Amino acid sequence: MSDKRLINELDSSSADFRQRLDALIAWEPSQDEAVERTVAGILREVRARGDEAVLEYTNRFDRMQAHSMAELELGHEALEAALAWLQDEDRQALEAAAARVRAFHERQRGESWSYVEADGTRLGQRINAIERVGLYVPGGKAAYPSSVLMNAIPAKVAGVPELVMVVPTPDGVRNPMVLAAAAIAGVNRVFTIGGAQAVGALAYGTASVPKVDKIVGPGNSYVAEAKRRVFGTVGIDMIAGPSEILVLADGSGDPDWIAMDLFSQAEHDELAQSILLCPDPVFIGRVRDAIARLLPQMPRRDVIAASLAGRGALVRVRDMEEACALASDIAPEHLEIIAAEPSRWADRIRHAGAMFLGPWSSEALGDYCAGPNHVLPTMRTARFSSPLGVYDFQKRSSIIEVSRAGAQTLGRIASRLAHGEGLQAHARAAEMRLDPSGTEP
Ligand code: HSO
Ligand code: ZN
Repeated sequence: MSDKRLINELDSSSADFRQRLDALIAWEPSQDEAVERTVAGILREVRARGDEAVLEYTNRFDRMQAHSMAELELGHEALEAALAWLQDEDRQALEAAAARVRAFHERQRGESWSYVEADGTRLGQRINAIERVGLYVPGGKAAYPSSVLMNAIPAKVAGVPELVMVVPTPDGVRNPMVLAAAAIAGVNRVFTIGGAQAVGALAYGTASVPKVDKIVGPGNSYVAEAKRRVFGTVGIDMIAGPSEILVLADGSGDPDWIAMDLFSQAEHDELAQSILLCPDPVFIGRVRDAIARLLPQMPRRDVIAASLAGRGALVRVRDMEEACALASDIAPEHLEIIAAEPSRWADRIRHAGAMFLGPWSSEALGDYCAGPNHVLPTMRTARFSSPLGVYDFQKRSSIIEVSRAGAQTLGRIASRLAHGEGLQAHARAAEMRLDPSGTEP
């Protein structure tokens, strides 16, 4: 018997269960001082020298030979060329996914509202889209066209007028699928720059790159650190950790399907996390067998194996009630419920980025084309945050329109509170609007 286990195995009835589970799900986003220093230096240069610095870093890090920033912007023709280059089936798949993602997100659009009180005072909330958004898209193997759709479409649905994408093209190699996705999603401008220098260019603005109000999109540790540092100057989305999937199974599903769904997140990253919670030990054994049988067929088996052996787990639980409590506590990015009555169990779960109910709802479908966003809270942050959506690209302004009568009622309250706070100007401003006769008109 080989002692090289494929995946960790836990039992909720054992004394050290909670300790082992906590160790598995613990995740500290790495803070690397060398990365922090490098990024701080790059941002300082970009802020001080603008285009010149961006051009230098891009030529150096991405082995480009651009003489001006103009050479690093892709025009309309480049995007059209990328679309034309696609095979028909690929283009149709991208367009079908985009249409479904758009339809889902259109339902998220927030509407302005207001109401009028009895004395004529009108109060309300106005929704406006963010004016300029920067979308970071990684280069190389982590460049997912699906992520371009998932980030860009909600922004356009929100009504963002100017969406600026940056994507590094090391050695000048462009990813046509990524550019085609950008064209389909309605991205307005594309610069072939990346890394901390691209984040800096978007955050501070240069002569060529417009300063944006918010930066979204995934990136490596340099990009994540740059986003963290420019936060405050601009808004940012979340800083995502490795992908996670938690499958809650009552033993009624197909073990092969479950094994493959666990693989699908494991194949993203050695540090990705795939967990099965199930009360039925016989079924757990069948999933274990399916993993062992299917893994050797997978082109990315090395990544999957490392992920499963490191942070993956098959967990035997007492019953489905306990499974739900554990799942909600873990707050996974993706939760699959493969059980006879999935919505009955889903109702008991408060925390999860996205819930996939029933045997047909493979997480892979959600990653590409079901419609909901695949940018989801990881590292248990689903306890307090939500999927990326239209609301991340909209902001609210309050509207206050006080009537003359309203100023009498509000003025007395405000004056009293202002005196209590020792703020005379506040009190006077309220009192000056009070009717001298003391009667409300
Ligand atoms: N599962 C990833 C998204 C993705 N999957 C992109 C395939 N392509 C987010 O956790
Ligand atoms: Zn995925």
